[in-house]
Amino acid sequence: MKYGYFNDETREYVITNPKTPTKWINYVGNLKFGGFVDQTGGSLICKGDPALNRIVKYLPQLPSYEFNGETTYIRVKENDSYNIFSPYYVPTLDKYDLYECRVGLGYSKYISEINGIRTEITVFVPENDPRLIRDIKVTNLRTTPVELDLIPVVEYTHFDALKQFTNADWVPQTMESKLIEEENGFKVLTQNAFMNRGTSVNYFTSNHPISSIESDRKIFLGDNEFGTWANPLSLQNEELSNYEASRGDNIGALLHHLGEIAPGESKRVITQLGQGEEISREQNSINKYRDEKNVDEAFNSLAKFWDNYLSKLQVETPDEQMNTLLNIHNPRQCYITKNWSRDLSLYQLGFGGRGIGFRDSSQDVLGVIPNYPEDARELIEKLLHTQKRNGSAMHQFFASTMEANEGDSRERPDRPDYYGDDHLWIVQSVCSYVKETGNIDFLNKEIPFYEKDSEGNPQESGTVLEHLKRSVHFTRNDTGANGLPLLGFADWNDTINLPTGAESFINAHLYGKALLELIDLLEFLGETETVETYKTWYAEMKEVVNNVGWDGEWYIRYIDHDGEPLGSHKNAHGQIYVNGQTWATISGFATEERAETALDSVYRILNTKNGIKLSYPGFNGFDPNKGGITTYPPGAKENGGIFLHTNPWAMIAETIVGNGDRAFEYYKQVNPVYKNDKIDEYEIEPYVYPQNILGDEHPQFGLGRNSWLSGTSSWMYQAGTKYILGIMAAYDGLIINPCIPKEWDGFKATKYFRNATYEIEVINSNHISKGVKSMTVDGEKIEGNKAPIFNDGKTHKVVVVLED
Ligand code: IFM
Repeated sequence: MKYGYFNDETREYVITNPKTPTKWINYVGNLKFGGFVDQTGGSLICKGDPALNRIVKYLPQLPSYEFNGETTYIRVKENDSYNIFSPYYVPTLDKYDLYECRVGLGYSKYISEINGIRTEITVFVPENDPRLIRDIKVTNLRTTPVELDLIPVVEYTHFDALKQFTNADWVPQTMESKLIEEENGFKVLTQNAFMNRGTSVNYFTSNHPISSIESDRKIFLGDNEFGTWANPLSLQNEELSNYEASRGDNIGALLHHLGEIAPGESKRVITQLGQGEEISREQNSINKYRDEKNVDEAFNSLAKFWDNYLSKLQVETPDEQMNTLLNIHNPRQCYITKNWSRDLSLYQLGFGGRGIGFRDSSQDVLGVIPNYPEDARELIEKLLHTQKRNGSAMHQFFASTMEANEGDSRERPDRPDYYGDDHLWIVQSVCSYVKETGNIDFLNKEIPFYEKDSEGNPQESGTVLEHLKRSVHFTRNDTGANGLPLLGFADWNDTINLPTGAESFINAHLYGKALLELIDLLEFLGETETVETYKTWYAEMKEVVNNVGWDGEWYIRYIDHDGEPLGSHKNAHGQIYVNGQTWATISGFATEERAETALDSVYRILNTKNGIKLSYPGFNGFDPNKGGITTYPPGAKENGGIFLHTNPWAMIAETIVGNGDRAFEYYKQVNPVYKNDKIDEYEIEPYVYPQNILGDEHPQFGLGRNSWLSGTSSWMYQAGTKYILGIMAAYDGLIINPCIPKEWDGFKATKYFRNATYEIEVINSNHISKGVKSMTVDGEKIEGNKAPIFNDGKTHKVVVVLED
């Protein structure tokens, strides 16, 4: 069954059936103010911190038919009672003549037709005046005039989101609502927690006279709440009660009489849900967004942001689904993931203080750098602020306070309190930013290390370049019995927490990759002595990896504290791990022959039609000596599930060894656009990548979960653009080095790079995967495959011919 379709012209995914197999969401605004809206109009909105400043009560675990945070009712008087329905399907669940939820870039638009009434609602957050706008247009499709009432409703949560579950007396006792009457019938309904008076207030208002309001859920639903969201009993009354709740479950319901609407006539009402310190200070901006022109302008400016963001790279390949993804949905997901880290989704609810992960965000920025490098740099700087003087990094931090902590290792005092990989990722992030922008000065910027003195001042600062050097120095000095980097509490795989002393191969590969990046950078900067040192370190680690890591057909993944391998044919569970193979190629540590053998083993043992499994066979029973991985059944998440984040690394590795057909086979099999046709198995949104899909050891093989906020997005974008299409920024030019399926005749791409536009055409009439035979730039043949930096604001034509 299909639930919608892609519309590339409008850059939307159009949901045509609200009964999607799981909730399908879209993001509006950002961490400063925003959240997500689902396919039936529900919303989860917060300001600044999803855990500590939550505004709307949205409980993802409730069944989809339940009211979830926000809705709008429309009512029409028929005989002696009101016929009540909702343009969002939930919570009234009526039968619609038309239902669409258009998932757009930074907005969702809901269109429905029912009872001869067409409603179009655009929901978004203006860029610079944070508030949730619902721009509602109601049209009478009937042949006779109709009199309508419109009642938008929001349900609030306590600002400390977890508290609503932990104390059901204290929380309601602290909530209060007030009504502010203005001229011309305009009203603002405010709501706050008593203790926050004077520091924060939520408000709900509109640009149309409000005839009455309700702020108490019990009164709104009626009959001691045996009235339901599907049929709130108070909506049978001419007016709402105008009760200003001084405790209880606070809601905001605004009753608008729209009056008579002639056949074909439309009426427009714009609501605003926002938060300020004091309502008096919000009045000007509230008035601003009562004006339709300003709302239109804010919406257009949002569209311009996305035009600009997406214009940095557009591709035209023979694979339309790849084009849809690379031109619209994948870069959008990269930006959303960069903004929200893992702080708020249907799956990560901002509770428990996860904050922003050092490892996660260091990878997320890689997906944003080509399109919005300065925004990525801001996050890179924050990350560097949480790096320690010894070069390792704090595992996670909170953007609002910049307070950092050591993550889950805090729960295991018997294990190391650092992660062996975190600090190594940031080397790739910084180098990628400098290659994209040419901003060498950034390397000289002084940034404090995390440690503070007793007065809270940083104990030491270092240049960005110094931070990067300390990253590799830390790992150089943090090796175990075999000379491999220690695991720490965990490496990329959070769920394998071996006793102290265990060594990790992915840490070795990340170290190797970081050294390669630094060698490249320092050669460009002319620091020859350090280059030589790093080359020696690289060669030494390469030797260790190959001496102790080769298992015959693949590389092992860990060496435990007692010298036993994990990820070896000797193990009963977890015999082979994908990362051990792909990263051996990406780091350049694997010899050509071993790289190919290891990647063939991945294809043979780990690949499935729904993606590559993380490992095989899955553990089958809890083992505290292995850690979190054994808490899942075989085939789920890190325990042999298709942990999608790792799949693009396999694509990248295949392009490195020149296997464009296999790289693309991997790309295609996880492209969510294709999932649109088998969504009943996959269940989640087909317009974004998820974190995981259940593997073939699990009875629900193919089921996706944890969509939107995943490192998959950044790496899939890189695999698609930098490695398969081969368009990669370098310090001194733009490299074009595709590795594509042999059957392709070629492709085209337009890439903005260092203040110039490169119109790229790749010709593959010889039908090979990899190998640039010739390159012309503006008609002139150049040596090699690197287009020069123009920095002239003009467009340049680059033609690349592939041949063995
Ligand atoms: O690498 C981690 C990530 O940091 C958080 N989610 C799970 C991944 C794999 O364990």
